[in-house]
Amino acid sequence: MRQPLAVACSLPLDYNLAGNMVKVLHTADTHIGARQYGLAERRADFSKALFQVIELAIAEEARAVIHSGDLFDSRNPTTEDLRDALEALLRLRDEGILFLAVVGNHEQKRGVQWLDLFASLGLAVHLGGEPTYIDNIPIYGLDYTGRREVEPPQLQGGVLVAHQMLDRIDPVRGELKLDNLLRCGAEIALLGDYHEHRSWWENDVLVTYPGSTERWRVSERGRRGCNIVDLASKKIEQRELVTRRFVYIEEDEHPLKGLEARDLEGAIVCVYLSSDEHTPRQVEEQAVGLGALAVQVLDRRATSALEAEGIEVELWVDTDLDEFLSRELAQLQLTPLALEIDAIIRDERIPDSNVDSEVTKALEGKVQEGCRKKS
Ligand SMILES: [Mn+2]
Repeated sequence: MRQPLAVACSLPLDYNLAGNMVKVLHTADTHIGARQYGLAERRADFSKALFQVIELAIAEEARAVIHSGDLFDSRNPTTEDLRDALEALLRLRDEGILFLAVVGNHEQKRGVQWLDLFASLGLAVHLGGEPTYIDNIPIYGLDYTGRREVEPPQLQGGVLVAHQMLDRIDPVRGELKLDNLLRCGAEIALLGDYHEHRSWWENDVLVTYPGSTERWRVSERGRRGCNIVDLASKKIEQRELVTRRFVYIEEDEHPLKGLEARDLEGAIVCVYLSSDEHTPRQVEEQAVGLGALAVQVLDRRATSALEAEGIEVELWVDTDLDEFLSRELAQLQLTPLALEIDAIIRDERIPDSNVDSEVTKALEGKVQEGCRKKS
């Protein structure tokens, strides 16, 4: 599972040295169109977070908004979602602020991307191998390229914008090796995909994830925000966003008393349920009765539930199910491709609706590899 990063930090910009600043706003993982819990209110929340980011860029007099992917939650956004995105992009254009972006895993389509459409309307720049310059600083982009190991492009300085998971953040599944990134020549890496904020310097390279702008899942407990970055000095500062309130009732709390003790009005309530004393339904009813917008009960009594369904695996409290399955699968002597497909299916960062295309991509990769070997 993901390790917390010990070196996370946020450092202030030095406005006394503002002479040659190249100030940009860096954001990612906006997930417009995410109808969390099937709620129209939550769909609106994700758009509101984007509007806040845009107003912040204007207030900060940023030269550009740099978006590191997952602007949309789905590759098929609704008309409302597109309207919200266009409204944001038009607002930026009217203020003379550039929108530079790459494509994330959630919104990636075969062929022409939404971002290409916005680019053809003059509202965005789809970053790629040819640099876009702000002053004399080159900015390169790398669209999401799948969950297989990815080689960053070789650059001579400048900024790399990408939507990938670093092995430093997720040692098991991170497909972009930090060592490779540090060696690729970029001086600043503006990343997306990881939904928590992280910023650090290593070998004089600034590496940062701004985090998602609304909580896309309940485990995203840190504050939501975006980055203000001076590309000239590599200084960075985080700006906090006002987002939907999430209330957490911890495992060691009495769930009903815990709910009563808190202001739940309009909040998303997340209850970790560890005992059989109360049913999930009792907890849900209590929370909704106290004004919660939505309730999610995370059942920590899972072990006994699995046994009850007669699944023939020996599970004990500390069993990591993923690790257990990996071990069992290893004994089946599957081909590397079959294991790769299994990894895609079990990767919780790949939404169910994208599993199909991820598997297709893996298969196409193998077919091409086969063709190359033959020729
Ligand atoms: Mn995302």
